[in-house]
Amino acid sequence: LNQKGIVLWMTGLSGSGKSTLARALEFALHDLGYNTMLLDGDNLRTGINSNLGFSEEDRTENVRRSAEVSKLFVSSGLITICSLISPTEEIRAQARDIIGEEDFYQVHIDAPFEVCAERDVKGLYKKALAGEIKNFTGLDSPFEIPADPFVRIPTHTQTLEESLKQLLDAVLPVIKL
Ligand code: GGZ
Repeated sequence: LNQKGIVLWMTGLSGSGKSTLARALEFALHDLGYNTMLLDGDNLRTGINSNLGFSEEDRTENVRRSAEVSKLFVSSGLITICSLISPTEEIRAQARDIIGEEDFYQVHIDAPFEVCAERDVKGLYKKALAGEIKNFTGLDSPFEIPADPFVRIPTHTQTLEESLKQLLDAVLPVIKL
């Protein structure tokens, strides 16, 4: 493979645009001839992580398993895009330690809570604000803004196309061999 496998670890609130941008990035990388793997928290939670909820303990286990799987894909050279809320510095440090610092690239999908709640793509914010969902990230469960991500993408102030370009400009120099 003519590429360096890394993990792009996408962190951000529900509705911040992680999945959308992750899919757009995957298409763009395919067009350029790169081999990728996409892991999405929402999808993993229907399969290998289906026994986990949203307590801090379960989120930690969710991220641990996802990081272990990511590590397997990276070891076979894939550009692995892993999209999970991964809400705390501790949880993200765990992922980094599992994957290895040299292969771990943190991408913060940065839309404020108010913007995500306004978008409310899946209607979860409405339910959470009405008290129907407990431990909701940004409401009664923490989200710590990553202090020093590889790249920070403000999806509320730019178009998807602009966000994709920002991400590609950061990533291509790293994965090109
Ligand atoms: C946050 C929740 C919750 C609660 C369900 N808090 O935007 P979505 O809907 O499609 O993706 C979110 C997904 C979050 O799963 P992750 O595995 O990424 O989270 S973590 O890394 O913290 O383990 C959201 C939905 O699950 N969802 N309940 N209480 N998001």
